[in-house]
Amino acid sequence: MNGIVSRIESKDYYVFTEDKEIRCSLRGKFRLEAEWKKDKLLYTDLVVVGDHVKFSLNDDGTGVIEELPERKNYLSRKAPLLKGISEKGKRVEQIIAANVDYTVCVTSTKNPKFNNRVLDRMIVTAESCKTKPVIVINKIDLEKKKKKHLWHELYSTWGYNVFSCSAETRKGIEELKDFLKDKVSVFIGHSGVGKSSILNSFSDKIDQNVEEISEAWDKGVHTTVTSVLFKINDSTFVIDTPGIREIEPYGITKKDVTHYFKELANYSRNCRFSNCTHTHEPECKVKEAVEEGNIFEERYESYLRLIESLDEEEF
Ligand SMILES: Nc1nc2c(ncn2[C@@H]2O[C@H](COP(=O)(O)OP(=O)(O)O)[C@@H](O)[C@H]2O)c(=O)[nH]1
Ligand SMILES: [Mg+2]
Ligand SMILES: [Zn+2]
Repeated sequence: MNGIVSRIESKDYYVFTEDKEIRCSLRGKFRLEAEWKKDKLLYTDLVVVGDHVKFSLNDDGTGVIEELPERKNYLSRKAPLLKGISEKGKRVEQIIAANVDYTVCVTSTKNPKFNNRVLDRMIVTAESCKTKPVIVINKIDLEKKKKKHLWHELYSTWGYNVFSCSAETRKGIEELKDFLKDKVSVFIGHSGVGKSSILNSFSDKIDQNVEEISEAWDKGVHTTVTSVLFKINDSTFVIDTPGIREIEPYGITKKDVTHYFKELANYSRNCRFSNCTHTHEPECKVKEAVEEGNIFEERYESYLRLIESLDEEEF
């Protein structure tokens, strides 16, 4: 039988088939292999939420996953420094979900305050994993001004899909839900921005806890990202993720970053050096554009902070 992994609880893998959810275990041989490769591979990476799996059915209605899935793509990030999964301070890759079309990067206008640098990290993470970023600015009900958020206008101008909404008043929720039709979308963003609230507003079948204390695992208590997948209809799936304190792209180098800042990339083609990092090099068209006001300064600052945080030697 075939299905999609919807959530993982310890050694239980819940799998959606067309009409039900079946609790499966993983064939023992896979587990041994995972332990043997411990320094290379996370146990949870063998099968993750969003994976398409083949399984056999037991007499009691539970199942056994028989084959490791192949993935179209997967969303991952740099794992936080944790005992057991980080060798000598080197940060490993942590998979959030597999077979993802859209990475919905959720932010809020207030509580917590909008932070464009956090958003840029999410966008780079999404695109470097070959998923399409979709920007959501939630909690617009908390804004006094009626006009669109400045950052909404800016990111739209740069060519991103942006939605402003309120899970509280439902404003903008139907538009967002329509956009996600027939896709698999994973919702990421800092704790408290309203990911679970937005998903709850999509369907009566979704009842995620809001205001969860979800950062414990980031501080080293747990080691897994427990994403949960929901079926809106047979072809539309959404994935909730626990609050993540930092979202950092995995496996990219400093020189890759320009490519993910669309409007910087346009200018960088004409920089004198093809490997220009737009920091100190002469005849840098990006820096010129910033000085002339053609690139928004805060966006350039965000770019600089991101490349500073990348360790060139790592890859
Ligand atoms: N005012 C307002 N509060 C919201 C909105 N969406 C979520 N919240 C509140 O923000 C808090 C965090 O929401 P939650 O969905 O748990 O955020 P998550 O950590 O991203 O999943 C809760 O107290 C929600 O009631 C919104 O659109 N407007
Ligand atoms: Mg939540
Ligand atoms: Zn340059």
